[in-house]
Amino acid sequence: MAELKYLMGGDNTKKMSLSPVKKFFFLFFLCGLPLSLYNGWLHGFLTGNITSTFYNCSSSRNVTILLWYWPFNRPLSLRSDVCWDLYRIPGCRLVDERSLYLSANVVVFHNRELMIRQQKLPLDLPRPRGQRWAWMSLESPANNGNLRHLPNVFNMTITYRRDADVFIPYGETLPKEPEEHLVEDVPLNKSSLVCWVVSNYKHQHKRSQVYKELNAEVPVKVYGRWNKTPLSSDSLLPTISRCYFYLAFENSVNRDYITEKLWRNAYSGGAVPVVLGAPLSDYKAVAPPNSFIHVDEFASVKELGQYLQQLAHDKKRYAEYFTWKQQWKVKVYNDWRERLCRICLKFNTCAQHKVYSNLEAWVHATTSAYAVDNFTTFF
Ligand SMILES: *[C@@H]1O[C@H](CO)[C@@H](O)[C@H](O)[C@H]1NC(C)=O
Ligand SMILES: *[C@@H]1O[C@H](CO)[C@@H](O)[C@H](O)[C@H]1NC(C)=O
Ligand SMILES: *[C@@H]1O[C@H](CO)[C@@H](O)[C@H](O)[C@H]1NC(C)=O
Ligand SMILES: *[C@@H]1O[C@H](CO)[C@@H](O)[C@H](O)[C@H]1NC(C)=O
Ligand SMILES: CC(=O)N[C@H]1CO[C@H](CO)[C@@H](O)[C@@H]1O
Repeated sequence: MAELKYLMGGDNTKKMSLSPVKKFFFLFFLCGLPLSLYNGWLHGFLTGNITSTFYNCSSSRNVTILLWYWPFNRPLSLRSDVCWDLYRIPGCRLVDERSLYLSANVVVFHNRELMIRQQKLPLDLPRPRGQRWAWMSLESPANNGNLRHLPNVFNMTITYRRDADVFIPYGETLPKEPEEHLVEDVPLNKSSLVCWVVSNYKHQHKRSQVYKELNAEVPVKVYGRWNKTPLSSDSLLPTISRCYFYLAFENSVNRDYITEKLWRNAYSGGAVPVVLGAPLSDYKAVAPPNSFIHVDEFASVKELGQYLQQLAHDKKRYAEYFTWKQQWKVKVYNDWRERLCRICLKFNTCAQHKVYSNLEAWVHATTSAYAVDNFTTFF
């Protein structure tokens, strides 16, 4: 009961240092809560006469998603009904004009531009009742900067974590349609046992340690800027396809942080991915069985190396790592518009009031229990 703890001054309250003004509103809010639920007068007092649709649970209404600025300053066309035209998501109006703020159900802020102070939150604007502010990021916790200055701002999270309000994975597998059930050849024209493509090599990364140990056991062919053999985007997949195994090693070891290294490089390249990063259970939850080899499945890196060597010599067993492709196809997400349109699939006009009272803790949470207790849900 996170809300009870919050209302009764549990752990979470102590962490919040409220200014006297905020305290006033907080108490005011508490006292006014039952009444405001009933007729919305508090809201009217706080934000002026903005019509509320919060308690109208109709699903036929269009949902308006306002992107406050484009991730990485790269705008894309939002002409006509983009969510329907490109992704067949109905009733989803995706806009980027700030003048539409008052009509937005969700306002989305991409973390990076906030982090580098290129953009600011419009904290001075009153929020229409029911409007939700969403925090969006595809980075691992270490690359999200300091989020401590963002308590009690966001109502939604949009990220690669499965427990986010809107889950935006780097990729996923989808069942094939019956007409797609073509048996694919197992790629067998291989010239290297294990390949690794690395540009950002850091001694302290766990993956660097595993690479060194593995390379002591079996030859690992290294490409990328680190090794002064950069691969053009056109030659990446053909290069990977000539390897039995591809090290899909993430730079951050965090739950659910599974990037295009698995979804695109390994699965489209046609090498069996050896993965390191999120726990084995996270991979099992999202990737097809027998489609990858997790470093943690072995008592030692030496044993992993021996296993890879045996597997490469056993055509039948190696081929079994590709049977999933008979039933599954891979979808890689790389268009921000698709991620944003997917908010509408999760948006419920009568959903609960929700505030991330400690976004920093949520982002760094290592277990779900930790995460759930560290934000507050009212009602
Ligand atoms: C609820 O939604 C319907 C459309 O589905 C609309 O006609 C009606 O005016 C809405 N009611 C309120 C109070 O906003
Ligand atoms: C919903 O949006 C579509 C596309 O923008 C528009 O054609 C339609 O009239 C809208 N419907 C409502 C009820 O606003
Ligand atoms: C196998 O790979 C080599 C390069 O390693 C390439 O030259 C050759 O054409 C490939 N053969 C087939 C059948 O794809
Ligand atoms: C969103 O968060 C803000 C700031 O904490 C809060 O005032 C507002 O009521 C929340 N809205 C919803 C719909 O949860
Ligand atoms: C229940 C729980 O995990 N609470 C955590 C909330 O976050 C703080 C750090 O900000 C932790 O110390 C608590 O353990």
